[in-house]
Amino acid sequence: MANLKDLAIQLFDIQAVKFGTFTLKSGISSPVYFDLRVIVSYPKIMRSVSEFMWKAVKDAECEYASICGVPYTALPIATCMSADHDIPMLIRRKEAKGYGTKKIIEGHFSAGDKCLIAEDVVTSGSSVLETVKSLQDEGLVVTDAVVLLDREQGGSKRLAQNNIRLHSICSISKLMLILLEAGKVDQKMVNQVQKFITENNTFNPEAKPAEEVKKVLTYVERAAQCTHPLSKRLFSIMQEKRTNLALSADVNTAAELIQMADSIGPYICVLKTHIDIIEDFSADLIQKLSSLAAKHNFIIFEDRKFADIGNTVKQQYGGGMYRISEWADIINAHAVPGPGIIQGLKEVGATKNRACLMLAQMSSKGTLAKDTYTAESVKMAEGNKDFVIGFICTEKLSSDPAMLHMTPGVQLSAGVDGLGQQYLTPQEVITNRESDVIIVGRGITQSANPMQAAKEYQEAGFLAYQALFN
Ligand code: S5P
Repeated sequence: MANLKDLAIQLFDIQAVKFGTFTLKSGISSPVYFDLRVIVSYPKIMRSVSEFMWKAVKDAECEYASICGVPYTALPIATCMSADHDIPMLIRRKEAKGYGTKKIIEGHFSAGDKCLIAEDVVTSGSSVLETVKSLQDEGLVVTDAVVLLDREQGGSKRLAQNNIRLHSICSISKLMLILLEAGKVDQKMVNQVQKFITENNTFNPEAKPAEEVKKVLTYVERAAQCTHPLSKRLFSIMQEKRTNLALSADVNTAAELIQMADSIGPYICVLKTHIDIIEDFSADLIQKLSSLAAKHNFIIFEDRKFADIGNTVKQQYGGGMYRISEWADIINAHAVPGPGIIQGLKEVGATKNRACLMLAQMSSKGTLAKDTYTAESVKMAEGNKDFVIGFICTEKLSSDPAMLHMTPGVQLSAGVDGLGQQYLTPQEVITNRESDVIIVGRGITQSANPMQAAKEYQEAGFLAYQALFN
């Protein structure tokens, strides 16, 4: 392996490092330019670069299960590190494929795995952070990034702000000294580059970590991003009726259900049922419920919480006395049986344009739906976006704007019931947990004036949504 001095000179000789006047992506004019893409034409230099990078992370004793190069220049570098040192690699697509699995990260991994980032040049750190974000969205953890050249313009601090350590092989100052000693540049150029670096520091100590600066999208913008007709319709209803309230109509007779649906219909976007607690179920109830859904423009969600193997849920969903798939726009499913449950439900529901929510978290005390289980449920949902349109959860779990987050366990004041239910307020759910829909049951159904209560929940939920834009 070449020493650093040899490598720096080689990079200069193959014009991976150039001096002159260059306009950078940001529009700023720079006296120095790195074009590491050319190293693919020089396999020995490529190997040397990847060896330096591998050694740096080894010396720093970084822990990681896989490596991911920032596309595109660092892809071959990461490939060399992976192949030479038997480190599994992941590839981040710049755009998700428009067909097949629509995956943005290719390769095998489990949620919670640590992934090392490899990059050719770091300036502000934003390209590294983009890749980090895509990995984090899939449940991966990133703590370290390794880079060949650090332009010393604030990238390492920006990454540190996001809890990522940057390991660089060569800083721009060091590179300039090597090239000066080797007679490749003169002192004037060294001074010019130094001046440029000092004057073009991108680091803002006040900047919020990257995950906090994402833009909040309106319901209209989110509807536009949905490919499933039901999520598109739901976001449109939320905007049109100015409500993110779902009523959990947990009553025991058909008459009560119909009465609730008709009186509270104007205030809700979703009516959630537990059809198996109705004592006098009949086809007539379904017919009335469906016409009320049309009259008040809400979506029907049967909270059946399917939890069996694909073949069984198929029959539970499509058959039996309730024939759920014939009238419920949305159903939900536990992830515990594995993806077969989605396949089974999809076989019945997809042709009817029905959709499913994954129970990724629960509101009840001591729930086992947490940590890895939640991360795996999210992955399962995201792999089936043609049928799964979101989650039952207690916080935002996916950055995909088309994915709906619906949160049960909501009352106007936080608290518990006697059987493990835990309540959050509408504001906590929408503002801090960044969920989309509040699901309210007894807070409305057991209030002295359910219609008035529904109105209060509607207002509280929608005000919290509007406040996201202030
Ligand atoms: O984790 C959950 C998931 C659901 S769907 N916790 C829940 O409470 N639910 C449902 O939401 C539950 O089955 C009930 O229908 C409703 C909450 O009712 P509440 O009266 O406690 O508001």
